[in-house]
Amino acid sequence: MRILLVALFLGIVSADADTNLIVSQLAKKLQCEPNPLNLTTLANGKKYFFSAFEVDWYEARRFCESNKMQLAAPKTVEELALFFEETKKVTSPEASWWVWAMAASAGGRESGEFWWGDGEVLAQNSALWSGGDPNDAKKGKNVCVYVNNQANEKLRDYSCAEIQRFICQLPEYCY
Ligand SMILES: [Ca+2]
Repeated sequence: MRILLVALFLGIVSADADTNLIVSQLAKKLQCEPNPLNLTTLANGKKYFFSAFEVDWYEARRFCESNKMQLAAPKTVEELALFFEETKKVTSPEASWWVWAMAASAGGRESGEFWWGDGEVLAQNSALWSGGDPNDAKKGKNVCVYVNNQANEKLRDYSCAEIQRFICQLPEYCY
């Protein structure tokens, strides 16, 4: 009898945990859309906002978050290619766009180490970097990552204080 009760209790607890998870996921998802921004769906099925104005990296991140989005994190060469195509449509060549990756000399990370906004490390030898980059991560200086809409360009790093356009993405839990 005692074993049965324990089994029953554990069953209820795990059902509750599952229910809580589903409810919290649903609540998050309900916040995804409608989104107040004019979003663009790219060929990867994800939705993005391409800014028509320029700000520094911190302001770009703040803007995305205040609109229930995140700065975009293009983690594959294929996604970068989609960004080039889209940014070329809305700006002249050589415009730069902030994305969701940065490096800093502080914050418990090694100086010059890069990471994405979700915490995943962006290796210095990643195939996502343009030739010659990253080259701006120096001690005491925050460095952020951007994409440029020139052909054959990939990720580049530069001072987070630079003023440029940016790309937001809908979070993964929205899909
Ligand atoms: Ca650089």
